[in-house]
Amino acid sequence: MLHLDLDAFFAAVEQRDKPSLRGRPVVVGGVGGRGVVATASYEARAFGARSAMSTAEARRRCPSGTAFLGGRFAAYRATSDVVMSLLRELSPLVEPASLDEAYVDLAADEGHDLSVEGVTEIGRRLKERIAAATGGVTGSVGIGTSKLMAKIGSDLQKPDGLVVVPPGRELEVLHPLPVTRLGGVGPATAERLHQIGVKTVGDLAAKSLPDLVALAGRAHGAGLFALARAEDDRAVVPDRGVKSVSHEETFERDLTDLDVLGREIDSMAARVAKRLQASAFSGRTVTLKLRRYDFTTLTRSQTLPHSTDDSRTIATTARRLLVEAGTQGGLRLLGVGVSGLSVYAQGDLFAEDLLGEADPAPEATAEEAPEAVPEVELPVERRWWPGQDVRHEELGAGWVWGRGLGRVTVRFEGPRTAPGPVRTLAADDPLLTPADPPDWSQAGGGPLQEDR
Ligand code: TTP
Ligand code: MG
Repeated sequence: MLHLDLDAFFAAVEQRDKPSLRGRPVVVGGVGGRGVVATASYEARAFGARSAMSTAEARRRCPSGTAFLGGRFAAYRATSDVVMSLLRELSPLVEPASLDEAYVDLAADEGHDLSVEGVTEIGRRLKERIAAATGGVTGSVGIGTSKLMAKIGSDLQKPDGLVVVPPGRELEVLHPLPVTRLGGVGPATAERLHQIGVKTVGDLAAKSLPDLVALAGRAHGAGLFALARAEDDRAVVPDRGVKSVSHEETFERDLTDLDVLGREIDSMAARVAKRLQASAFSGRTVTLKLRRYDFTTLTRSQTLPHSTDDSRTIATTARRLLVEAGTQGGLRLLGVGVSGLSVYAQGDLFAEDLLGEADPAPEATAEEAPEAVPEVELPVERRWWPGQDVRHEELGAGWVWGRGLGRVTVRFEGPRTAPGPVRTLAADDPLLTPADPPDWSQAGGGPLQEDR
């Protein structure tokens, strides 16, 4: 089993596409007042910036010169697709776990030498091919006898690591690690384990099955007991094939009361959100299904501007659809679903950057903490955000460095150029437009584009 996890993924894509940021601290996430860090480059981690920290806190920790950028999902997805297709050349059994992470069952392909030397070579070549095909994004690889050991291995030498856990050596590797490294040990379980003196996986392995069942419940306790012994026979499940997640209820009697139906929607939305989160999916289309007293069945859908896995967003949308559809005569069935799924749940994190609270302070740049100072009202599509890809008809392609007081600062460079110059333009410059992510794929290969 092989597990791959790309290093500082969003930040690595930013550094590839923005040569002036290579080797520098970069933080990707919500750049507005309530933004949260999605990831930080290893240079920024040295100052203490971390995923899920508030961006405000990351700004306090990082030195000036740190770039704070909103997310460019199209660029991350395109890079992820290239990596996943390299993995599919290794084996038909590839299970993406998120945009930057996947399991590969090497044994499912006849051609591989599965000796320790053989798989080490597979890992080494894979890492080379990924870096070449992505224009320099690196990944960490773990290889072992199970998903558990492969995942543990990929984390042991991050970044740019390669760890092969030879068969029979699993417990040697596993037991010194903190219990929190086992999937499924969240903060609550970890806290309870600490209270009974369990800090490492080795400590966990010393506990009896009944102890763990008493602590974590039957299924979870048995799961922990097995994992502590490196017992893991989970299979790689290729393409989960999930198109939508939904939940419906049939009522014992027809319901007409909007309050009662609203509460039903809330609870179904919560279940749907939980399943989305558990599978690292989010979706853009919320659907409400209803069956009336006379068995006519209809569905109503609304597509949101951003993917969501948030129960409140799903519930609010579904409640609105219910009001529009009406409850005349009574309803005997109600269903809430989310479709249009993508792998990583992220909507809210970056929504505020695109649709804006207030724009940041005058001359706020990718480097400086913005304060909320309203500026010239621009239509939504002209509200520039740090990191955004743009094109200027005369100056070429670049990305937004800063904005404020009716101006926007753009750095004109791309993945295949040297670090480029910065120019400040009017925010409503008619020659400046949002652009698609730049093409990195011929880096080092074909001729340089004139404007890149
Ligand atoms: P991770 O693999 O957890 O993190 P990473 O790739 O940035 O860093 P590393 O693996 O080297 O430790 O997540 C992959 C991407 O998913 C990450 O680049 C950004 C995104 N992400 C979020 O948006 N929010 C989060 O809380 C986390 C953990 C990740
Ligand atoms: Mg990663």
